[in-house]
Amino acid sequence: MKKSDIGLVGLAVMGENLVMNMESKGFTVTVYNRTAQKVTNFINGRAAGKNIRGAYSFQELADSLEKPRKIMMMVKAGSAVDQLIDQLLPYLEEGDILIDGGNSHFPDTIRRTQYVESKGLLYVGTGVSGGEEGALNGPSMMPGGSPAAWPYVKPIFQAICAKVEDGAACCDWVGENGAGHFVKMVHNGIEYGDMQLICEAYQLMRDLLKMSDDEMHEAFKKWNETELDSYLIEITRDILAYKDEDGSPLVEKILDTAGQKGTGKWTGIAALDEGVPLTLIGEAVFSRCLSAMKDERVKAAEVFGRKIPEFTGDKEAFVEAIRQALFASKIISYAQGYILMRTAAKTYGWNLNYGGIALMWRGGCIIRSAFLSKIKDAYDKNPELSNLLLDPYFKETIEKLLPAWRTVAATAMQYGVPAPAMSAALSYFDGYTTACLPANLLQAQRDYFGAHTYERVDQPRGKFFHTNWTGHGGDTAASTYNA
Ligand code: NBP
Repeated sequence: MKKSDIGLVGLAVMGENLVMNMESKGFTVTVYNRTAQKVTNFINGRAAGKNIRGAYSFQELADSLEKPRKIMMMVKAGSAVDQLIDQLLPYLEEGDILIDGGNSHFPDTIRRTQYVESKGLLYVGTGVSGGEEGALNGPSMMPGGSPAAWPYVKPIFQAICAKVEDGAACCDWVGENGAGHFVKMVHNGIEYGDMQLICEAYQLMRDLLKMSDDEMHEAFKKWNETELDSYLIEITRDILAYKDEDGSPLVEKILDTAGQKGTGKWTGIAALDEGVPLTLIGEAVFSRCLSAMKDERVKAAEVFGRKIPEFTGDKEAFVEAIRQALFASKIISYAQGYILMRTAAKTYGWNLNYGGIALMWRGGCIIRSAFLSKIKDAYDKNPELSNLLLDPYFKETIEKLLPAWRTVAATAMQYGVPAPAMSAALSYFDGYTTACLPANLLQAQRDYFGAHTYERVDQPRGKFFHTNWTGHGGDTAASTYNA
């Protein structure tokens, strides 16, 4: 067998499937795993008869690879990646490429790129989305790291990744150091938001409109033929139709406490660090937290004994209004996510291709949807677009959706059905499109109690004033003695 094109460390669900995918595209792969038995099992099992060789030591792995060596790590995110890098480095030489395909936190990837480059090697941190099936049949891939590594990994990545209808690859170079993992993190945050919006639509249909799971299945089926056409709507349609052994819908038997692995939280923290109002994803993360407080919610429900009043409006029209509210809120979520990427790009010096990111998410990943092609169009037309809402297509679309969106948010509040993401999205829209917010009063309060100063509408920007509001405070402004 000729030398391998690439090595892969970590034969768990993602690693195994990526190897099978690479081999099916004509690449020869060497696999290594900390627990050696997994290598043997894989080589004698799924990999039997394929251009896949097993390695039982780092030396064997390094010796089997074409130079510059490319080794992809698909191990548990966190300290395992640091350990593995240190274990691999002694067997590698200048110009070799280490790739981390796990869900690493982007500051770690920034640090690791610098570390590996300091040893004369190249580093790639790539987001891989699409789960087990994506890994096997074509994931969405978001690589960043050392730019010099891209020409070497590009032929492999663009061969194994998902493709959209016109054959374009859902993988392109994202940017330096942690840019790929940052974009993957935002992808996951958006995934939280999309899922939360779908769940709010479901709760409104189930608890307010008293629709059966079969009726909701029909609604999602129809929605999937509209602008909402997406993987998550599709699986929701199928989940609602899935029956347990006794013939009743399985979803209604699942405990309503959501889990999370932390990428939504990371996105929220990044937004707070960057000062970006990422309200929808924030609500999606907090909604999972609230759902996890099951026992307390059950108690509180008893204490308040709240009942949702009977819905008196036109049910069919309201289902369509929910669809429109979901779509409008989804636009806000993506607008906010893109602002976070733009702001972080400035902070970290990344030159992100926003249309390209929409294309990478267009296929293979969990948030794949027809709608992403509209985002790609918007950024292709205007790469400097500061907010998706200002693109003519999105402006017009939001204006059309606005009446139904307001009706749904107001009705949810009035009847007492929680719709935190849809209503947060609407409040963001109203705030973003308001020329004068009440922050003048807020600045007055800050100046009153903390001499924090304020700017005036009748004076040039950048000129700061302090008022002695009580007559017994001093004239010293906070900034002069407290930076
Ligand atoms: P896991 O995240 O469950 O990791 C298991 C693998 O990590 C095994 O091969 C294990 O080796 C190896 N490993 C560990 Br744990 N500690 C190690 C160490 N100190 N040194 C070397 N190897 C170590 O696998 P996964 O679910 O396939 O995910 C792999 C990566 O891809 C993760 O970062 C994950 O977040 C990301 N990801 C997962 C999905 C998904 O749907 N599962 C989707 C997208 C991305 P062992 O066999 O010796 O224990």
